[in-house]
Amino acid sequence: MTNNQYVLDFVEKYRQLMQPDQVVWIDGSKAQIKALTDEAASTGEVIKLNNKLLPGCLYHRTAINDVARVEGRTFICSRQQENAGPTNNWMDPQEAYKKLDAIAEGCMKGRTMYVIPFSMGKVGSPFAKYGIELTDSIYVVLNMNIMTRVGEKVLKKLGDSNDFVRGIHSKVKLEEENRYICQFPEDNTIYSLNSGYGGNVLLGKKCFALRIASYQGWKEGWMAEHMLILGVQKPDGEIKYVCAAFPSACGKTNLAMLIPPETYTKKGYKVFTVGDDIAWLRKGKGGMLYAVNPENGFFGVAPGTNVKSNPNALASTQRGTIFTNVVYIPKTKTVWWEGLDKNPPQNAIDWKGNPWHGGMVDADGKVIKGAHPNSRFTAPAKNCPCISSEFENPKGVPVSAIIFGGRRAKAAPLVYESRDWKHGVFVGSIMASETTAAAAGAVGVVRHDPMAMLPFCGYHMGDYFQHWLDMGKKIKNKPKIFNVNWFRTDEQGNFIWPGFGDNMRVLEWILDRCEGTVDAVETPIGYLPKPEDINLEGLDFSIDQLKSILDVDKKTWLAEADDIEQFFAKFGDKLPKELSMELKKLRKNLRKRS
Ligand code: GTP
Ligand code: SPV
Ligand code: MN
Repeated sequence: MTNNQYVLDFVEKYRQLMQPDQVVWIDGSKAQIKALTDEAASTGEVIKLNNKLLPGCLYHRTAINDVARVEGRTFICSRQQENAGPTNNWMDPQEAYKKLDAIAEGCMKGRTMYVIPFSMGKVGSPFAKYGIELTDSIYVVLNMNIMTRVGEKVLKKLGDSNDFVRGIHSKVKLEEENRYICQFPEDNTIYSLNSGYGGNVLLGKKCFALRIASYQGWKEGWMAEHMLILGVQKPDGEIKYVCAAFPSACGKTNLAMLIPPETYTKKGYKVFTVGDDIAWLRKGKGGMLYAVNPENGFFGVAPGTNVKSNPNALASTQRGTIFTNVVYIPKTKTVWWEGLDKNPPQNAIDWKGNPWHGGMVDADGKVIKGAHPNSRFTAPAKNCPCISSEFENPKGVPVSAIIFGGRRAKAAPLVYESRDWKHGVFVGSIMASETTAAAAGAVGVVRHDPMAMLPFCGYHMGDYFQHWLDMGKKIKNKPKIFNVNWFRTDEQGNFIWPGFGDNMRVLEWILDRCEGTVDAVETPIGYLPKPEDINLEGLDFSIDQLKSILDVDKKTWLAEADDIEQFFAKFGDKLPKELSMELKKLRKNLRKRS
């Protein structure tokens, strides 16, 4: 399929190491994908779902010990340990290659090695970057075929260039103790062994489009961020674009596909999705920041997705979609997950492959969930009813606002605005959020997750903060920077803010602030809305409830400041002084007014 000697040498090197029975190049044709689907169905790797109800959809279960990203086994293998920084695991690249090669030796005996040429971004567009992933998993091939642009057209565009990311993946034996997700930013290389799950193995996604790309962006003057991109069309027809960075399983897909409440749709408001997980940002026309979504599909959280919370996501999954670790219903050959509806199936199979029915409890009377909390759907972007007409615009879309946000039961108010870019970078750098099932480990523990990039930054986080500050200097018409929190809870632990579609009410305030058409209140942490400026029309939500989630508690925030100081201390000399100045200012503001 190619005469590119770099590509051929790469494939040959790993063929010799991993010793597959055969090598198959993925050309991107429908016939080849169909043949591979049939093969995976014949071995039980996937189950073909009801072709009437869910045409072209597949069901897959991963190994029980392999259901999420593994941050503890993810490494940045830069030559200097210093360049991985205090927030990443580091391994010396030579040592890492040696260790990984030893695990990989002969690992594809009796298997096929698939060679997937893929593009992040529209093939041939100025933003696009190319990769070659080697894998022994048909599931990976089928997912990559949805999430990225794959096949011959990529090799054609690549020509004889050496500018591509090398991705090596093998399931090996799915051993947890030998699981490694290693990024080599200086070599444009990713090496992933002993996993078969999502972000660990779809190497175009977190490994390339965030970890490797963030490093490339640092070197080349652009940014790779864990952000959704959406467009809000106003009644006059104008569309404003917004990017939002929330940690894993904290609401990006949901906000990206938001359907505004009736009071807005009646006036003519519409939301369009450009991306739901990753944004590549560059300086563009008119001194503005432009955003592109490098992906071609959505790898979305299934639980909680339903006709009310996210009808656009649900519609996106009705054809050509792969469901992973949800409930399988053999009788109808359909799927189910917690929060889909109130009618859990009675004769079904859970994500572990065991017989399961709604209401099932364990020996202690605890409800057994049928779908894994991090079960996912892989859906083509073109399925999305609200996909933006600019989805494939090679120049990207101009960004008016950047929103940071986390999952915080207390502390962070519903929304606030930073005073300027520098303060906005500070606001992103102090993000903290409760951990979720998207990564292995404890759930619900508050941790610092700057810009939602803690698990995804491919270089020193101190340099990353500096890069944000430097980008601000280059962009004349900078987006305004905000922070949101949909997750404040009451004494009973219930979410106070209705969220989902009603987040449009907060988006409206944000866009009005960008246009300078609404006032704000200055507080120690930044600008907050006047409660009466958040539109509550058509919502059963009192102004007092709103006030309770717009509250900035000084004692809580002073404690927060102490915590930030400790976190910042990790970065030593690499912490930009602008950020320590902002922390000082925050403390001064909090003390001044108390
Ligand atoms: P990744 O794909 O892991 O990066 O996650 P994401 O940020 O796209 O998260 P997603 O939109 O899939 O949401 C994750 C969970 O948060 C789901 O269970 C949603 O139901 C829930 N969620 C999303 N938006 C809201 C909201 O506005 N309010 C509340 N209470 N929950 C929300
Ligand atoms: C996330 O964890 O942020 C995801 C899912 O988007 S994964 O691709 O598995 O990283
Ligand atoms: Mn994500």
